[in-house]
Amino acid sequence: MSVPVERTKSGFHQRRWVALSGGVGGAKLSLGLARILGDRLTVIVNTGDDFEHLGLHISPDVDTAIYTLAGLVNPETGWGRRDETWTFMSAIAQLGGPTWFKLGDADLGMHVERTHRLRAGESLTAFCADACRRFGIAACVIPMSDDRVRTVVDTDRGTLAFQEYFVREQCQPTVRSIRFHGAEGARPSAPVLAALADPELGGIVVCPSNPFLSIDPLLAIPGLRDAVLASGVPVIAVTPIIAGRAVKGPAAKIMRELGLEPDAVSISGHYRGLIDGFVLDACDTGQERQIGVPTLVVNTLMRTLDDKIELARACLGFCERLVARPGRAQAHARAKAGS
Ligand code: GDP
Ligand code: FO1
Repeated sequence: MSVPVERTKSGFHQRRWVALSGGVGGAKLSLGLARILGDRLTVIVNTGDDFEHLGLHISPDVDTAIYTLAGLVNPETGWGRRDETWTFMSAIAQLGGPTWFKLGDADLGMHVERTHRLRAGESLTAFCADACRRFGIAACVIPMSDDRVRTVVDTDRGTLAFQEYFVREQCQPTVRSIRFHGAEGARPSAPVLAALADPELGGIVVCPSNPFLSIDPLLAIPGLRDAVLASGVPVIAVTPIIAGRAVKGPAAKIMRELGLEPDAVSISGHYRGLIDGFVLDACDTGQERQIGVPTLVVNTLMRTLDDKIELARACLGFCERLVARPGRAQAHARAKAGS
């Protein structure tokens, strides 16, 4: 079931737009953006969560984006497919295999076909483009890189591969630091660079994804970060923290563990030098005074499709009212050097 694009045209439709996204939280806003923009949207997705499991290449955030935009996602979990069956998992359990990472029967098709095509030499980017076409997705969903980047989490229980930390250990260990193996040497793919250098680009929206686990891996790829900074269009970020809490997942817990106050001010500070505007939730009215860039205060909690479209429209309008700060690349370098 593909999701139809909004019919009414506005100024947004004259330009192209990029969203930077992780999994569940990012996909919610991406869906709103896709409903407004259709094929004028490119979603660049984190692949630091990717891993090899049961001989398969699993790419969770990319799949979450694709299933969400295709209208196929499991609405309860936000990942995996709706109306899923679990015969494969039962068979694995019966044989004493690992069951901590749940692969549904229909979802399995994605992993098997992707693994097979990657082994035959196809790129992850090409596979995603083909999957999007087959699922009837007008927007472009592209992985941040075709090179291998793996998020690892240093915790009080040792260094864990990302999915060991997130799914197997349920984010319980205390986080000391987060690293992105391979990011320094990874290159953004040609479609990523083309989307960010598009002369028709209107703006870049950093989705309300987990900044530490989902957005930092993208920005850790030097060529990608530089392309965002050099884009010359407004960059905005949407808060994943509302009233001191994450809507879902470990963002607030990780912030406390890293010595940060879990609030919108800290999130905006994390993106200092990168963003030209910040979207915070109406629950956090008052905090805008402590945020060093122009702010938009709106409802950011996306329960329904209408919420997603409304927030997306607000983000695009906000971006259109902003100008990219000149010298952003230099300011960002200075902020990082000083932090
Ligand atoms: P993951 O990779 O599946 O963990 O997903 P993301 O990193 O893309 O998103 C996780 C973040 O999304 C969490 O920190 C949530 O607080 C945030 N989030 C989820 N739903 C919403 C929402 O409706 N509104 C806002 N503002 N943030 C959300
Ligand atoms: N998340 C879970 O909490 N438990 C699972 O068993 C699980 C399986 C799974 C299978 C395929 C897939 O694409 C995603 C899956 N996720 C699961 C989601 C997941 O890995 C995380 O939410 C992300 O990596 C964080 O973005």
